[in-house]
Formats: sequence, C-alpha cells, structure tokens
Amino acid sequence: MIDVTEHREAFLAAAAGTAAVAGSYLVTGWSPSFVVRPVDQAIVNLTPGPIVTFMIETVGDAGHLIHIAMAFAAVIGLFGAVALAGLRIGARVDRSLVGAAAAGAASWLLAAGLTGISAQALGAALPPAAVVGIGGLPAPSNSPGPTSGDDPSAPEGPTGAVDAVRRRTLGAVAGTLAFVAAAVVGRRSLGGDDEPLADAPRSEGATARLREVEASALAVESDDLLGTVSPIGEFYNVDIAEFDPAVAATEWSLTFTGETGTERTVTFDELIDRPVEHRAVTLRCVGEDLNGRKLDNAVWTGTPIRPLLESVDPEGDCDCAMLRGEDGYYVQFPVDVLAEGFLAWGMNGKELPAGHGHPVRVLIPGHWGETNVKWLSEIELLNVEEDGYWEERGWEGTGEVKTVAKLWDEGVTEIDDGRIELAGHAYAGTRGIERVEVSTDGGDSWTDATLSGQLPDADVWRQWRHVFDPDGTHEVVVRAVDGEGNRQIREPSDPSPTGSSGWVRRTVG
Ligand SMILES: Nc1nc2c(c(=O)[nH]1)N[C@H]1C(S)=C(S)[C@@H](COP(=O)(O)O)O[C@H]1N2
Ligand SMILES: [Mo]
Repeated sequence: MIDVTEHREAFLAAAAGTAAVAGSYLVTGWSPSFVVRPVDQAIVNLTPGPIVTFMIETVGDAGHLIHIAMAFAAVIGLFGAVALAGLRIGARVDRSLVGAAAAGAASWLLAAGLTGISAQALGAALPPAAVVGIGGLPAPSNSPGPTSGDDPSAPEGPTGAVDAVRRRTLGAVAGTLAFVAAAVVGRRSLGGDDEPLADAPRSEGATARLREVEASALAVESDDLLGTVSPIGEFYNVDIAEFDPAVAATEWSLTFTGETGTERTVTFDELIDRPVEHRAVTLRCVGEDLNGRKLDNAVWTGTPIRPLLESVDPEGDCDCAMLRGEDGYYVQFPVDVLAEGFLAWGMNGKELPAGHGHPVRVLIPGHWGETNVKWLSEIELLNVEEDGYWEERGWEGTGEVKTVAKLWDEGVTEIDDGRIELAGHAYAGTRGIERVEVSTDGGDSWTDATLSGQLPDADVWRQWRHVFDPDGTHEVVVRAVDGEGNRQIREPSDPSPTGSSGWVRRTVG
C-alpha cells in the first residue's frame, strides 16, 4: 500500500497535471488548442522513419494509441512539475493560495507556450490551481497535536493532522478523477469533435455553390451487398498527426510557388466558383495489408486542377511538384499526374469533413492514397525531385495502385437455401477491373464472379459476387484481372515499400 501522506506532493502533482489536461479538453475538445496536440505532433515528427514503418506493419492503428499515450504522459508530467513548484512555493510561504496562484499562472504560460496565447489556455490553468490550492492547505491547527509550522506530510506527525492531510490529498485526487469524468461527458454534450468548423459567414455566391454539393448527394445509387459508396463515418482515415488541422474555409488559400511563370494564390470562394464536377474516386492506402480495410470509395465534389496549373506556367526541370498540407504533410510526384487531379471540397453530399481534409483536398486518379493531400495549402513546382513524407520513411507509394480483390468478413453469407454467397470489392485504379476470378478449391479451378455495374468514373472499385453450394469446408481464393488484362500479382509481399501483393485466401464453411 502506498503511503499517501508520505507521497502527498507526488499525488497532488499528478492530480494537478491530469486536471490541467482534462480542463484543456473540456474547453477545446480535440482541437489544435488542446494542450496534448503539439506534444503529440512533436513525438510524431521526431520518431525515426524505420520505427514508424515498423509500427505500421506490426501494431497498425494501435501505433496511434502508443504515441498519443506518450503525449498524454508527457503533458501530465509537464503540468505536474509546474504544480509541484506551486505546492512548494505555497508551503514555503505557508499560504496555499499563493501556491495556487503561482501554479495557475505558470500553467497558463505553459499552455499558451504550447498552443498559443488565448483565453482557452485558462482551461489548462484553473483546474491545477484548484488542486494546488485545496490539496496544499496546511494541516488544520485545531486538530489535536500539531501547531502550525509542523510539516503536515511528516508521516510520524500526530495522527489527527496526518489523517486530515491524508483525507485532503485523497479528496483532491478523487475530485480530479470526478473532474476528468465530468470534462469528458461535458465536452461530449457540448457537441462532438466532428462538428463542422464554425466558419465566418460566407458570401451568397459561396453559399449557393456549396448547396451544389448537397445536390450531388448520391448521383450514384448504392447498389446492394456491401455498398458502392462508403459512408463518411466509415471511410478509412490515415493521418500523420492525431489531430486534424482546423482550417476555416474563409481563411484557406492555395498558393502555387517555386518554378512558375506566375505565382498564384486561390481563395476558397474563387475555387468553388470554378467549374464544378462530382467524381466517384476510390482511395487505397499503400500501407494496408492485402485484405485490409483501407480501401474506400466516395463521391467527391470539386474542380479539375489542370486549368489552374496551366495558368501558373510550370517551368521546373523535373516536371514535378511538391504538395503540402496544413498538418506538415508533403508528397512529390510528376506534374502530368497532378494535372489529372481534382481539388475536392465536398464528399458524399457534405462539405469535406475535417478528417478528410477540410476545406480542400487533392484527389489523384489511380495512385496510392498518400498522393491525395488533405488540408492542401501549397503546390510547389520543383527543379529537382525531392522525397515526400512517406518516401523519407522508406515507402514508394506515389505510383499507381496495385490490382486487388478483397474478401472481408461481411462478404461471406449463408443464404436461405444453404448456399454461400461470397462478395467483395476489387480495385485497379484507372486501369479498371475487367474480371474477378473465384476458386472454392484452393486454386485448382476458377470461375468468373458476377461484377456490379461500373460507375461512370474511371478510378473506382467494383463489387464482385459469387454464389456456390458448399460441401464441407472450402479454401476460397480470389484474384482480379485489370482492364489491361493483367492478373493480380500472385507472389505475396508485405505492404512496405510498394504495397502488398498476393491473392486473398479464406477458409469458408
Ligand atoms: N495532409 C495530409 N494528407 C494526407 C495524409 C496525411 O497524413 N496528411 N495521409 C495520406 C494517406 S497515407 C492516405 S492513405 C490518404 C487517406 O485519406 P483519408 O484519410 O481521407 O482516407 O490521405 C493522404 N493524405
Ligand atoms: Mo496511405
């Protein structure tokens, strides 16, 4: 059993640090003003590439939990250290209020240093001040025994005072835990973290334009089975940072820099005033396993990049460009590939959500997910090729996607008559899917699956379906053939560095 009285300062400091984080969360939610965010960002940026790749391949999405846990621990430690200093100052002058004020002021400075000077930083300052003020009160002098001046934390002090100190310390810790729970519940009821950004009022033209996004709402019929369009909340997410940048559309602009004939900056209003298109585009992450879930399709609203690009006269020697996002992400690829792309501000009939790059992201047909820069802010025309964020970390994910046919858990259903229905998605970028072949005997014999209709756009997945009569257990294997007649690569490989290959196999029955 840990002696609370003896470790009183440590308990109070940990409680104060935790209270600071909870208070900040209550005020800011998971926004850029939350004190954990910059520390998490620093951890992500400082982690060496091979470790990042190793984590992605071994623990996958749990890697996020690890760096976020480290960030929480570090921030609790920082605010805890500040609170400890406050406690000691309070004890020295024998006035816990002085200690509380010192801890509060220093916590505010720390929060402002991490996230910028704002009233929101008070969220991280008041709760630890309260913990220091209450937890640091000296032992009551009317309790039997001690006279003021005695060290209240001295374990062998008179029992009454020791009990009072113990109760107060435990009270401060319990109060902090209650505050953490209240902050989480309170924040949720203030509205989820996925709320659209409170942008400044828009011009009438812009409002009308944005209504066109809604009008798109599913020009595409979601046909049967697994669904053709992934709902926004289910569309996969890959981010280098735990927190989405909060970029208001009214503040956003895209600048073409570097080797251009004319530099150019485009605002959000200018962008959405350009010719509007709705395109179905499928994305797949190069880092996913062969039968992984980082493959999704949406209907996006936006405008083609080519005319904008031509208007700035790209002149660089490498005919290549570096694209940058507000979160510090960057990716480089050829200008002629970029010219095929699309700048999207709408997704499935809604304004582009924060997690998918609000207000504007890039969509590059047929290439791996990493080329589709979210929160786009700059397109720099280069003279010499440079590595992008993932290339620096050992990936080669800017090229065309590999061909794949998936068979997820929900793709296996027993239908009423005892037969088994197999269904999945197949994707080959702009090459398209010509056919999906299914084997129910481990690859000895193959049958063509039935394909869903092809969406009108080039860069979309297709659904396949195959029904068979089971006889015991079956080793099911699926493989796709792309529109150029190439069969999916048989030889299995890891995702790193160029994307996984092989054929999906699964025992059924
Ligand atoms: N700014 C920015 N853009 C980004 C990323 C990112 O971390 N930051 N991740 C990339 C990767 S690796 C993929 S697979 C896709 C995922 O897009 P989604 O999160 O909308 O599914 O976005 C790409 N664009
Ligand atoms: Mo990715």
